[in-house]
Amino acid sequence: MLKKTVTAASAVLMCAAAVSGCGSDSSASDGNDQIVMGFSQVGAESGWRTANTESIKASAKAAGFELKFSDAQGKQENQIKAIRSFIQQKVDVIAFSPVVETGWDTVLQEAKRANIPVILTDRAVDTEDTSLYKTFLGSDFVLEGEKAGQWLVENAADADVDGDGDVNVVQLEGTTGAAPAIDRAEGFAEAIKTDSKIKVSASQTGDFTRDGGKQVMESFLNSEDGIDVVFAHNDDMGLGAIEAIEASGLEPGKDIKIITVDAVKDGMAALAKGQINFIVECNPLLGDQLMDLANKVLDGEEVPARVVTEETTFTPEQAAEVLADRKY
Ligand code: GZL
Ligand code: ZN
Repeated sequence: MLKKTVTAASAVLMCAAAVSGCGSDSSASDGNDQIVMGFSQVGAESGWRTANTESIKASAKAAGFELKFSDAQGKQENQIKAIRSFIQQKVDVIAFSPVVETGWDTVLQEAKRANIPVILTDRAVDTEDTSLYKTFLGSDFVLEGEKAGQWLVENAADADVDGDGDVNVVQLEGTTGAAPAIDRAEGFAEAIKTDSKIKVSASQTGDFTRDGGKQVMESFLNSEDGIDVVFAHNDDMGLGAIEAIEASGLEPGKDIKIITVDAVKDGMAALAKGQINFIVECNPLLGDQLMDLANKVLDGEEVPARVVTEETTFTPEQAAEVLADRKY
């Protein structure tokens, strides 16, 4: 980061002029001009998260950034600690994927007071004060839920596996309070409203992990009669559900239809085999866009408040076609 040896007064003027691009006179970059980014990651709960972390690290390297990376093991207090540490180290820019939507205002106000711009990636925060971050780069999770629901509406006849006239859905929710869990459930519920035969009879969090999905699916298989469909908020929970369904003597994808979100390699392999019936893609490769946004913010350029990532959907046939060259 170009170091400015200016008096305090003109520093204030320059910051005011640059509005957003005023990184602190970062001592974190030990005297060279390299941009220092502090990144707080949710954890390592899923294949998607692993791919997202790899993308952030590779893109930071390619952009010549020094990356201070922290894994919060799924705990908000660890993310708050990491952000405070980045502030102490006077990094040039902070980016993070908030594990849950609420509880960020205090620490983001501290970053703002320290003149360190913040970029949200992957997941959103729920705050009144949108001046606390420069932009939010990530998927439209409500749309992802809608795409899953629309597929089910279009395939309702086939999805009523037990032929009782109802399409009985059980839902494996993502992490409680996380934007993708809240929004995917909302989008799905909205889309299936158009067909009164489709009902979500049980819904519980599997915390985005394979084991969580397996355990919750085992309990659903014990407690629910006539399950026709599983809607899992990510591939990992869907893969856990497959294990539970097979252990109960049923055939996943046939005796119980499965819809998931992400389209990571393991999910796409199960889709190609017909164990999963439909996957809504959620693109984890946010690294290049994040570094580009960080450069723009630090150069004082205006950036859009919201950058929505490109992504699609896959059927088993489509998965079989692309599986070999999937990057993640
Ligand atoms: C979505 C991301 C979610 C993925 C899960 O952008 O936050 O978290 O869908 C991951 O696989 O755990
Ligand atoms: Zn049925």
